[in-house]
Amino acid sequence: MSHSETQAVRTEVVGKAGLIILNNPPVNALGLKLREGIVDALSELNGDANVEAIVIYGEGKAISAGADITEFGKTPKLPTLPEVVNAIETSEKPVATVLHGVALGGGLEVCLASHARVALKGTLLGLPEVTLGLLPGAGGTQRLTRLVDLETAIDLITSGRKVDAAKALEIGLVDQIGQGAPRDVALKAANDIIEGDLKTRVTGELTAEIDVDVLAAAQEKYDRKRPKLIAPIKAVEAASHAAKPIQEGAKLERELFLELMESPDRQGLIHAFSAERATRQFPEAGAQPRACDTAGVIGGGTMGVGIATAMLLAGITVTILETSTERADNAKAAIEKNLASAVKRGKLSEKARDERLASLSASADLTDLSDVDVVVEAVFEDLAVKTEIFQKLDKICKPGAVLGTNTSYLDVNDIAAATSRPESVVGLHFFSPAHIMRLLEVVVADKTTDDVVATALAMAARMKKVAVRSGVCDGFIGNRILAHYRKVADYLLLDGNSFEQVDKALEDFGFAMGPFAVGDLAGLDIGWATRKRKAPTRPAEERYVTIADHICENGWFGRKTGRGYYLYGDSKSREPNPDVVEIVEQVRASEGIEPRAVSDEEIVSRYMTAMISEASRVVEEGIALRPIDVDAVFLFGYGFPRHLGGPLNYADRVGAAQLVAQIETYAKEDPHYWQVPSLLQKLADSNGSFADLN
Ligand code: TC6
Repeated sequence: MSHSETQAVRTEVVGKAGLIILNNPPVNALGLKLREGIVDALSELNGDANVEAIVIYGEGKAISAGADITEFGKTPKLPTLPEVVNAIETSEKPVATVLHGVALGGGLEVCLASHARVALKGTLLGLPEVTLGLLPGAGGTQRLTRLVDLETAIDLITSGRKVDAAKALEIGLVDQIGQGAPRDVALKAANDIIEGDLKTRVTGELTAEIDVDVLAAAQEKYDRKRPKLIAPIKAVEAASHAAKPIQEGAKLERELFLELMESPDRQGLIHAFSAERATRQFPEAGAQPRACDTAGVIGGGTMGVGIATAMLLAGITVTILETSTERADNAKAAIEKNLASAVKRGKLSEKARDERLASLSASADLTDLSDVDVVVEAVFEDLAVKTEIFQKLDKICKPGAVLGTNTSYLDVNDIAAATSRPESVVGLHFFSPAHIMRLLEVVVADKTTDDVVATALAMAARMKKVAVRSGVCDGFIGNRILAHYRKVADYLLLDGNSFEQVDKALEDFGFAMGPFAVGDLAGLDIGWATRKRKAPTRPAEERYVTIADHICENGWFGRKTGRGYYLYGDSKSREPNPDVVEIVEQVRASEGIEPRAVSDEEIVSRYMTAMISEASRVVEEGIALRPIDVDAVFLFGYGFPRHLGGPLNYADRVGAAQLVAQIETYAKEDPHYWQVPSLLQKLADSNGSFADLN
């Protein structure tokens, strides 16, 4: 046995088998060391007269999750990934790859260039580059189209969808399913190649059947999509070159890849990928979490039912609590329905559903929560009701139980003060539907201890949620910022734009739905109740738009009543509600406003500038730990367009100086609303960016 070692790649010769072992934790990302190591290892093993077959496998949890994302945007260092895959494909001795864990992006491209592929059961394979605003730039579009049928290849390349090993075998993406540890499978694969039991071939020498109709259909699909993302469109273009000789096609693919590397979409999408992970860095993250295996959820409304569903799906035993047995049973039935729909969508097996249901109970007796690890209170937003519940919980719950409140704006310190154990109280602000939306704001009150915060984090991780730490303020991170910028939409409407134009401009910009359509969907009564609550503290200088109140006075609360800003018939389409158009005109007339519509560009600019302003204050006050936490809140809780990276990532594209100039211009009309936040001013003065503060 010969042995040579580099940090990330080792070679080993066992009999006639030459092994290339990747060891770059946590996911064998193909950074410089791995790329150099693979090329060196291939040359070493090709030069070793004892070796008859070479097999690449990975240590740790995966063969490879692809190119090293942290290297993107920096000057590329040689060898590039296309050079690595080329070295594999042109190796004199046959090369096989053993796939385990995940084989994604560049990781899969390494496998595609190998002469045979053996996947362990359960391995997930995919080319998710488009989800990062890129395309497979190391021959992926050229080789996948040679191995599997064009329609399947285009689907995988343009959607970023993953397939498991069984499916990969069925479509021809891998040659065999292996069993055992990657190393054992690698040794067997080498032996099988030598014995002729595992066929090898050079993927680049196969021909791709290019059907122009399939390509045109894919192009058209992504042309029509909103927001229009360029990556899938360019990926189809790259695949269209697959009928050319591999070197030529790969060169054209690389040019398109490099073009995408420079695109703002790529920057925003990769920021979104990082945001999901960066938020895990809490100051309290190192503390030992308390147990969170059993939970009580108080309140069987939409929110409580969603939270209970999310917990059950995470394997937590749940008791759902309501004020009567009948209501408790109804809540239980609603949870069962959610699980049934998870089964229908293929997210849960029937067996798993039955297991989860066995861990669910419903009760109308608060003392049934005496032994649970965690309680989440999700009753309606009324401080008196919530404090009464927490007083009772304080008496009933076991010592050490974490007491969470799902309040969306009340002061968590006030709720904690109702108990004799404020250190165990934390805000757990879920977003509806709580079993689907990924965001969880973890609201840390003055006395919340580190282990309680760490428990919330651990629970979020179990539920696969993106937990973002927030300080206490009205609305926490998300709703506080929303309450501020949402007013801009009303000002634009009052001053002369139609609500359809405002919605359309923001939808064209990238939001799935404009603010008025969102209001109709969420229920206009919700905003109405908030405005009434805040009326006593509203500053006299604040412009107040009464249009929404007049709509609500008619009992028109949006979709649930069939009409709001829009009329909702049987179809999904929305028609402007002529009665609302009339209300708008009446309010403008009564306030003596001469309507003045602004351009779509200015609609977006005002809306985004207002969002960024309040987000900047939230960071400055320490409510959010970092700008990237604000971005995560909006990406995972408010449907912020992923390719724009989040409000403060987008702010850096616009530039602080430009934003300050915009605020100063708008402030001429309304100096109370448009004020330059001091952090933004500081960034403008120092030519700095929010990214510097992450
Ligand atoms: C590409 O390949 C382009 C090719 C063309 C080239 C010419 N790079 O998600 P987790 C880190 S584009 C660097 O928490 P999981 C991640 O940041 C790439 N780092 O774990 C985290 O670090 P932290 C195409 C990476 O088990 C840690 O690993 N590939 C990369 O829930 C653990 O990750 C993709 O798009 C990477 N490529 O999920 C795959 N991947 O601990 C992206 C992960 O410091 N990755 N890290 O926070 C994933 O989808 C998932 O990470 C996963 C593991 C499924 C691999």
